[in-house]
Parts: sequence; structure tokens; C-alpha cells
Amino acid sequence: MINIQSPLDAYNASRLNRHKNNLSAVQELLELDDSTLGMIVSKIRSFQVAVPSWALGTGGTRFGRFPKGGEPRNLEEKIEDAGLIHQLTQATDAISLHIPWDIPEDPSALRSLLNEHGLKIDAVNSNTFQDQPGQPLSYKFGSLCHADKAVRQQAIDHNIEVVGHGVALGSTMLSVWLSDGSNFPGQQNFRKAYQRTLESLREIYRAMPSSWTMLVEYKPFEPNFYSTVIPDWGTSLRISEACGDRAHVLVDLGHHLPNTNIEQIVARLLHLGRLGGFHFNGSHYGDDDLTTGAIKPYQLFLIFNELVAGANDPAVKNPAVAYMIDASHNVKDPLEDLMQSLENIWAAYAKALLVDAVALDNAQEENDVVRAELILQRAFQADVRPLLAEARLLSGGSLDPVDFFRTINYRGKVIQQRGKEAVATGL
Ligand code: PSV
Ligand code: MN
Repeated sequence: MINIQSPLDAYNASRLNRHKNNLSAVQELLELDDSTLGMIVSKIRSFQVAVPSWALGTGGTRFGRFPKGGEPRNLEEKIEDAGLIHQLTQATDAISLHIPWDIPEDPSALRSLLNEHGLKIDAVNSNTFQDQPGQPLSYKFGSLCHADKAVRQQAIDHNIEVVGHGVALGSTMLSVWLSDGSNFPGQQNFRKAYQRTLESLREIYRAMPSSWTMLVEYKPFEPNFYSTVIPDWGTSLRISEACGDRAHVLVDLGHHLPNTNIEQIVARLLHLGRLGGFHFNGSHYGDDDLTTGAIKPYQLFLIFNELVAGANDPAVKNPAVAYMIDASHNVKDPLEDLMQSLENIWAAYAKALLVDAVALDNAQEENDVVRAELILQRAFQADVRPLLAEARLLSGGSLDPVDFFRTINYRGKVIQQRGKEAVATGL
């Protein structure tokens, strides 16, 4: 573990005056009294987003992979990297595991390591979209939907095994994403595939401890390109309802057809009390897995506006939402990319907190389109960076995580320790 506390203190001290000046300038510009400012900063501090264990190394496409080196070679090193990101950003107190990419060999040792870094385990994810070496039956034509009951059973058993790993680590959530679907018309019977998937998921749901939640993730394309069994939020919702009270919909921002109004989906799921989780990422075309907020920051803000509005409405009875990043880093340093995403997520949240909800409601009720839009745009255009920096500072993080990460040459240090060729498991 690389100890960075004293360079971190020195870094923050050298930038403190400038930060305080920026903070008062923004406070004045946004006309925030001290108590509102304090309330916003404290809400930002408590907004935590898990990082994925499978995205701490370099991602790739089917055309190639260009790693920088120093990738975590095992789960312990992944926890170290996730711990560093948390120490600098104070925005990610959990790590989500994908099994079997990460099999926890010694759960109690892992739990103490997690503790040391101020981390916990978020959702555990099953993987029935790849065949593993030595696996008896193939998922080439599906897993939970497969025509052969033996394949479905193998996939059900895998999910139950994943829950077992999660229990040993103190997780309480299973995320299920299926690549099941078809590439060609006629390949699959839509109704049978849905029915089999539902029955399989119900069996998994019944096997979970009663304190556990199941998150059902939808995706309309890839790796199957003609149909997927769970293509949209409506299907996820129906499956969740049919499984039970502790099954909810997981929204991955990249899993929508272009120009889908995701904020409206979020509002609808909140209304129905079935929004269970989020996979944050950025996209331009499809499931691009880019930095969150890199391409469509206004959309990200509008999504947060719905989340904040839902949280403030006593009529909304949604359970706590599990927030996570699900991205891939093809050209950026994975840790820098994750820190950028965390910053953009906090920024969108902070801006949503600035929305004058009462004024917006009045404008909507009076059909004053311009006023309603201006209320949102005023919040979106605010410079919230000093508020985020203050939140980090008060929690013990860095005033500027990416810059500090470069200042201490973390990547260079881990390349030395782990090697130039070290490759992390994951995508
Ligand atoms: C599928 O594209 C997905 O979004 C699911 O969440 C998987 O678990 C993850 O990506 C794998 O990276
Ligand atoms: Mn996802």
C-alpha cells in the first residue's frame, strides 16, 4: 500500500487559499446562505458511487487493447487501487465484484483489507455471458433462457454460487445482466425465451437470503444484435414484479437506443418504486462505456434532477438506489477515468440540488415553458466545482484528485511494483 497522506496534506495546504476564495465567489454568485451551502456540501459528501472491480485495468475492443502497465494483478491490488480512488475523491466507498473474474479466495482477509481502505462490497455480478475453462455446458445459445434445462440449471447454480460469495463478503445485492438473445430472425422463440428466463430468475430469487435484493439489468443489443431477452426497462420491470418485492430494475446509461429519454424512465421507475440501481457511463452511439458525463452532461443532470425530485417527494416509495460506475477505459488511465466519472457524477448531483423545485413546480403548473426551462438551465450552468472540492476536503480527500494522482506519479509507482505487463481480469 502506497502511503500518500503527507503529500496529500501538503498538496491541499498549498491550494487552500485559492480554494477558499473560489468557494466564497461561487457562494456569492449562486446566492447561497451558509446553511444552504453546508446542506448541499453535506449531501454531496454522502453521495457514494461504487467502482467496478472489472474496470480497474485497461479495457479494449475486439480490435485491440493498449495497456499502460501496472494493472492490478489480483483482487487485493484492485482493492488497493479502489482504495486510492476513494482516498482522493471520497466519493466511492464500495467496490462491485464480477464473478468469476474476481473470486474471493479468503473472504475474511478481504474484509479486513476492505476495512483498511474504508471500502465495502457493493453488488456481486454473475457472468453467464462467457464460457469459463472447464465449464461443462456452453452459453453460446443463451443461459437462463436456454432451450436445454441442463444449461439453464448450470446458469442458475452459478448465480446462487455468486450470492454465496457475496454473503461471505457482506454484500446484499445480486446484479444480473444476461446477454441472452438472438442474432437472426427465427433463431429463438421470443415467448419461450422470456418464460424460461423468468422461471430461472425466480428460482435464483428464491435462493437469495431474505435481506438480499436482485437487480435486473436490461440491454437492447450486444452481443446479440437481433433480439435480447431483456431489452428494455418494461421487461426488467415485469420480471422484477414477477420475482418479488426485492427485485428491482437496474438502469445502465449505455443500454438504450440513441436519444432515449432516460430521465423519463428514471422518473417512471421511481414512481413505481422499482428503481434499484444505476450503472453510470457515457455514450454517443451505443454501449460505449466512456467517462460518465463526457458526452451528454445535460442528460446526466436531467437524470439527477429526477433522482433528487423523487428523493424529496414523500409520495415516492422507492428503495435506496445502488449507484455504480460501469465503464471501460481504452485510451485513458483507468484510475484517472474513474476519478473523472466520479467528479462528473457529483457535479450533476450538486447541480440538481441547486434546482429551485418549488419554482419549477409552479412554472410547470402554470404552463410557463420558458420559466421552467430557465430554472433547470440556471442550475445546470452553475459552476459547482468549488462545492465538490469542499466536499472532498472536508472528508479528507484531495482538492484535485487527478492532478494529485499525477503529482505523486501513482501509475509510475505501480508499474514499478506490479510490472509493465501486469494485466487485470475483467473486460
Ligand atoms: C453489459 O454490457 C454490462 O453493462 C453488464 O453490467 C455487465 O455486467 C458489464 O457490462 C460487464 O462489463
Ligand atoms: Mn452494466
